[in-house]
Amino acid sequence: MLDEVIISRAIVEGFERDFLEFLETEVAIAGAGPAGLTASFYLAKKGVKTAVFERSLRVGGGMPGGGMMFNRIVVQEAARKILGELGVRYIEYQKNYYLADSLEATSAITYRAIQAGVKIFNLIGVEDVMVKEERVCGLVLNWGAVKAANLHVDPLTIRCRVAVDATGHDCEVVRRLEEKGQVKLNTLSGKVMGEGPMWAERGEAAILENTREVYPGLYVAGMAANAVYGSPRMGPIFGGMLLSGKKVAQLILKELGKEG
Ligand code: 48H
Repeated sequence: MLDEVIISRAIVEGFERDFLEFLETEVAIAGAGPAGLTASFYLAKKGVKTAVFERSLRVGGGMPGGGMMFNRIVVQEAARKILGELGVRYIEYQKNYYLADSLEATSAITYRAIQAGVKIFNLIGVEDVMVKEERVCGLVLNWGAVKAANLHVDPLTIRCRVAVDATGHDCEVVRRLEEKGQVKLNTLSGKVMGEGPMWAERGEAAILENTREVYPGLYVAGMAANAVYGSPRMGPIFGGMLLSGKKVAQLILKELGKEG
C-alpha cells in the first residue's frame, strides 16, 4: 500500500533537512553552469562543505545547448584532462580540438559533483549578498519562481565563508554588490567592466587570469569572470569554463587551508 501523505512527508522532510544543514556552509556557489559545477566538484572532493544555488529548474547553464543548439561542446588540450577527471568521454576532432556530447558532459559533471558531496539547490536564485565588516559572508536567496512571477516575497539568507559568482554572462551576484554603490571591486575601474566581443583565443586565455577574488569573500568564475574584468566572449568552447572552475576551487582551498 502506498500512502500519498507519507510520500509528501518524505519529500518535505528530506528537503528541509538538507536546506537546514546548508544554511551555514563553507562555500556557496551561485549558478550551476559548467564553471560552478566544476568548482563545486573539486571543492567537495577535498572535503569542503559546498552548496550550489541554481535559479533554473535544470542544471548545466549554457552547456547542454552546445553551440546554437547543436548539442556538442569543444574543449582544447589544456582542459582535456579535466574532462577525464569528470568522467566525460570525448574524441579528438583534430589536434587541440576535443569534442564531447554536451548532455553527457552536463550529466557527468553534475553526477560527479553530487556524489562528491555537493548539495545542489535548483529553483533557488541568489538575489543579493550579505556583507559585514566589508566582507561577503552570505547569500540572499529566493525561489526562482518568485523572480519569474515578479512576486513580492522576502528572501532567506545563508551564511558562508566564501561565495562564488558563477552566474555566467550577467555576473549577477557581483552586479548586485556593485549596485549597492558603497563597494569598490577588485577591478581596474572598481566596477564591473563588461564583456568584450567574440575572440575565442583571447577570451580563453583571459578567463584564468580573471578567475579570482573580486571582493573580500566573493570569487568570480566562468563567463562571469570575463564579464567582470572586461574580457572577450569565446563562443561554444568550454575548456575555459572547466579550467576556471578548477582554478577557483584551488584558490578557495588555499584560502581555507585545505590544499594538497
Ligand atoms: C542562481 C543563477 C543566477 C542567480 C544566473 O551561463 P552559465 O553556463 O555560466 P558558466 O560561466 O558556467 O558557463 C558559460 C557558458 O555556458 C557560456 O555561456 C559560454 C561559454 N559562452 C560563450 C559565449 O560567447 O557566449 O551558467 C550560469 C548558471 C545558469 O544555470 C543560470 O541559470 C544561473 O547560473 N544563474 N543562479 N542565482 N542570480 N543567475
